[in-house]
Amino acid sequence: SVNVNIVVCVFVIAMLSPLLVSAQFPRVCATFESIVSHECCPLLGGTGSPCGEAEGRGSCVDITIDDLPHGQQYVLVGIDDRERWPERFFNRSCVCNGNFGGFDCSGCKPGWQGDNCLTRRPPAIRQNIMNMTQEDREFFLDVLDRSKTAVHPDYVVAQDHYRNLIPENTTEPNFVNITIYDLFVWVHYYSVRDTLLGPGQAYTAIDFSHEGPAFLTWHRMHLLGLENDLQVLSGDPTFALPYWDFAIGGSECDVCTDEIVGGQNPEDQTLLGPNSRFADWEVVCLSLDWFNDNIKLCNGTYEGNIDRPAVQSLPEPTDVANCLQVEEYDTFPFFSDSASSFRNALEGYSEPSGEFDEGVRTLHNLAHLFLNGTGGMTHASANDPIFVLIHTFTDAIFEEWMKRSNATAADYPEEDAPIGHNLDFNMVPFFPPITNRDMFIPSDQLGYSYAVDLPESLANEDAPSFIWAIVGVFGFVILAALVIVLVNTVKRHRQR
Ligand SMILES: [Cu+2]
Repeated sequence: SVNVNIVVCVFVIAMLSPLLVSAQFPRVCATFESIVSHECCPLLGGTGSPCGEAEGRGSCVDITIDDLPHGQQYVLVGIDDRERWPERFFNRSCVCNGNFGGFDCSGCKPGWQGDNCLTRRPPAIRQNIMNMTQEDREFFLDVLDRSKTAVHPDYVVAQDHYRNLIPENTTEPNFVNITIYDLFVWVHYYSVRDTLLGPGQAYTAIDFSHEGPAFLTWHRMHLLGLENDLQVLSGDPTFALPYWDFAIGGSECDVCTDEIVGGQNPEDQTLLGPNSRFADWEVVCLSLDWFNDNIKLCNGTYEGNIDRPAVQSLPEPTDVANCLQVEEYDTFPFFSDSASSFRNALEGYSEPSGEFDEGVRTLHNLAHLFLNGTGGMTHASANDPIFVLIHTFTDAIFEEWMKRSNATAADYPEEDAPIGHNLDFNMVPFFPPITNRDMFIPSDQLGYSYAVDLPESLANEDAPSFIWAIVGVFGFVILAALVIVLVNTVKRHRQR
């Protein structure tokens, strides 16, 4: 049985594709030589060719940067290290051939497996966490808990401003190791943080992942990165992140129990229940003002427990049905004041119907505000593990909208969206580069799907009555035929 175990082990490892893309940079490229040469094309294979070029896996190429104009929210030029991502750090990276993938082309693109990445991988099926077997749920929660302490196998993050990335008179860039879950938090923080301009001068009208069309594509990539990391960590290539249907109305959070994502601590209502495995989790990247004033980046230092004094009310099921009826993906100015925009309705800056109302907060935004603590502050929200479940559900609604509207890249704005949000902008801070276009495709092409039944939109319920009349007549004819067959069969049996 030892041999069988080894065979099973080898099989499982062969099925796991190394991380497709993560952020900020692969450890092998976080070196003085790589940073100075602006090139991240790791050597691969026996011959040691960059990006496995000798084996036909990929090649080292110039990174394509989106040059189309962006919206007027961000007016500085050449100041923020996230502009024209990732040019400030690297201008050459691997581009993999066929279905090969990963920062060095040693793995497969999402959804593919095998030595040559020619076999479709069974999709990871994301389920409602309330409908999972206790065993599956425990497996998910255990893996998630382990990811909080397991150092990320491949990626590191910068802990200082770009200017100070390589301190004077040294050849040691300022990168640090970070755990898998904390990387997930850091990536979110880095994409929303202010432009660092010195004490009291942060430029705040900048956000590469919210208040624009990239909101849904960016968070899709964010979740995919974590899901892939957890597949590798757990050794289960079909591992899927579950979702929380937060559109249940009222002010009762059904997943907020110590068995699931943590209940309330009876001694201190702001903290998680003492029996929750998340009660000891500490947050990172919380002190945005301190980072701004000291021109520093979050370095993963722990800053106290998760705060979740949930009090507000949750979105209603009809809100989901209503936002699914909005026809346009996004509308000018492709921002948080867009009207008749599906993205803005789902993000929650307009009525679910798409009608713009400045004060309103619904759907995704309302689910965050409901948490009222760590999960309610954009830059720190990913610290609360419920963030994962809120965003998988948001992504499930996005997926449903894509299906119902047969969406293509033509539905996504190519230019004039806020910085970071144009169709071909490389999403910050993922590496190797991946664009909003790359995520604006059906999820089964990315290796996952949802076991979800979202409410039909009112448009479908309002189908012309003559269609229902035809359906009714057909139904009656079929039913009558069945009855006749059944009666005849019974008669024949009796005659025997
Ligand atoms: Cu977010």
